[in-house]
Amino acid sequence: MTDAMLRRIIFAILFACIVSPAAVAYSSGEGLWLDHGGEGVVEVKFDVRKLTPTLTEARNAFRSRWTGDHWRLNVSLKGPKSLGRDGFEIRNRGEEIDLVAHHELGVLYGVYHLLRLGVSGQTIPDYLREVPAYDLRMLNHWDNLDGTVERGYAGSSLWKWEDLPDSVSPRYEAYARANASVGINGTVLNNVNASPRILSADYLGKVKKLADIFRPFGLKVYLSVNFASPMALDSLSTADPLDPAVQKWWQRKAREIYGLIPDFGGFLVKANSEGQPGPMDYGRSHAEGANMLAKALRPYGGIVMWRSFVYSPIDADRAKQAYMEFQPLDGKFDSNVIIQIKNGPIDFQPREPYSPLFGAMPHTQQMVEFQVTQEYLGHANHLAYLAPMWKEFFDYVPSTSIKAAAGVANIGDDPNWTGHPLAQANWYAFGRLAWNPQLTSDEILSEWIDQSLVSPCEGTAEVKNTLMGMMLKSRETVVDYMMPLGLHHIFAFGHHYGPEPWCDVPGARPDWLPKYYHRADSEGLGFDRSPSGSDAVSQYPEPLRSQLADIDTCPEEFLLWFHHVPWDHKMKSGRTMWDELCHAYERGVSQAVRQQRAWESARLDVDSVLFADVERRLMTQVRDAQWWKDACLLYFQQYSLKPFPADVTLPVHTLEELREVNLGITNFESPSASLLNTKR
Ligand code: GCW
Repeated sequence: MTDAMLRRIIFAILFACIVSPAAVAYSSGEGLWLDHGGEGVVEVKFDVRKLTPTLTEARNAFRSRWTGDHWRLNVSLKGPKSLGRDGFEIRNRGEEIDLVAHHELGVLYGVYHLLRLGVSGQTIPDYLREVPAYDLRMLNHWDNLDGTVERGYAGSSLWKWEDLPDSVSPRYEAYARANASVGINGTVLNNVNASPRILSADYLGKVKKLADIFRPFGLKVYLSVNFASPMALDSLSTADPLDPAVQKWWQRKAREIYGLIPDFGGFLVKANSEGQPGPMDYGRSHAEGANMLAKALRPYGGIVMWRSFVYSPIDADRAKQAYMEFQPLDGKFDSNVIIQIKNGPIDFQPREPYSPLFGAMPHTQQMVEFQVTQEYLGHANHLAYLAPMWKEFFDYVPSTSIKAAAGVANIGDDPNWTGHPLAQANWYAFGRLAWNPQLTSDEILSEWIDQSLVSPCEGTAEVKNTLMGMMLKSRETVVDYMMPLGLHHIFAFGHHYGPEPWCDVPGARPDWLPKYYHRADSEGLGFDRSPSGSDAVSQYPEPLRSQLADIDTCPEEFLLWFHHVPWDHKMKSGRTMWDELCHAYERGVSQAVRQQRAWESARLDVDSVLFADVERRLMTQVRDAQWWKDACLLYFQQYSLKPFPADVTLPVHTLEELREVNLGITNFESPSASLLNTKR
């Protein structure tokens, strides 16, 4: 590009931004999507005598951030009951806006809704009404009490347990505000692999402090609990849920918690899974365990979220196990128990079919658990905008059939909160979808970009479009270079970052190893879950069951999930399965390269520190995509014994080289970037 061209572009951008009042320079990510300020001249009038902390927050937020040209907001709490606790109505009356709610939280959510519209320069409609799809919109932190975060890639835990309750980080309030601004109203503070210590008097004092800070923002605190807490904390000889002493212990604990935190939300439990204790240790069912806790919480209005992430070997196919263990318990859970189910039947893979447990327990409350942190999608190094993945879930599971949504948080104490600056969009998108699953991935992304990346003004429309295109495709790109056509779980052992389709770990559970999942042999590739295989398809309702069961009607994105497919199988494109696989990996790598070009086009429009940060991560992503492609294709080629199609570029690595290095990740900032040369 010549200097003259560059000058013209800079001039065009500056001009467009100067004439647009909405133009704002965003920071490198510290301020999340709330970085924009208004002129502070707007008036906010309430029909109440005294402002509560929540209403004060709403007023201050509107005053300091409103960018529109209305000069007054009239707030009323006299809205109809049908708006519930969180809903609101907005009327645009020319120079004034009326915001009506039934509860103060509705006012807060209404203000943030208006601010969102204001920043993106959208016209406020004459009338709008919003009521969230779910009452519970939760983040799950997998934060340990020692400050580490399981599957966290954005630094250490935000919670500084050592310093609490005496010293309080300003980020606690910023965190609560960010959640409120996207409608998230619950947070489970600690890892589901829970330390019993979280229920000690000492820690409950710290939890109370956080709950007090979060309260004005409508953010309720929940805790993950260890089922054996009575034994660990008070030396009871058992944690058997039918033992009266155990029941009493939990009742006393509940009383203690609610004495400190009257609006405490409840417990999240991982029981009898991956070494965690649970009722089955005593021959009791999940229902008996969950109900015992539910009874302790019930007098105070608390709930139990009981996870269905279990895979004890009652069937050789891991994908069937949660259903087999939970479905027979339908109708046996108390009314304040919700079964929390991962979106897919295995474990947060880049693409999974939905878990067949959804819809299979009509007499039991269910909620979905999504993973916002990118355990299986390149950690904080790879760009993957996840709304399209979650929307895919809702394509199969009607949003009305579940009660709530939880997202495993991608938040840490990094200055930009999420490690990859663009991963903030996933925190944002989770909140927005939990409020309204009907929103499209584009709508949500557009809002997020306007509020956090590129301030909307005429000169930036093109850049915004480029970034939208890049981010909307990004999850599919990861699927393409990692696990296309329904492949799954071929990650390196333990850290789940790089590829290791050849992995053998003596003594490891077979269903933690890639070969269990890909089943490559001279015949073909993929896991046969059709009626002639594990018959996992039988857990799905008709007509989907038959569609999945037939290799010719199974959607191709799930083909290798449900079928062991011959290398020569004809795909819809006319190619063989082997050729199609090669093309998918190739496409993934090319798209990762294209992402770099797209990002380059935003150089002048986004914060320079943020730009450089993303630029580096995209570079790592390209390197890793190539690594994935070479590792998987060279490894599978040993079984297919077929050449690479002429229009697919040849691998740049050798299989020996790839096997030597376990592509893992240390801290992204470290000089060694993400390559770990670990020989087994
Ligand atoms: O995805 C797996 C993770 C574990 C996690 C577990 C779970 C918290 O690898 O780190 O443990 O799922 O969801 O319980």
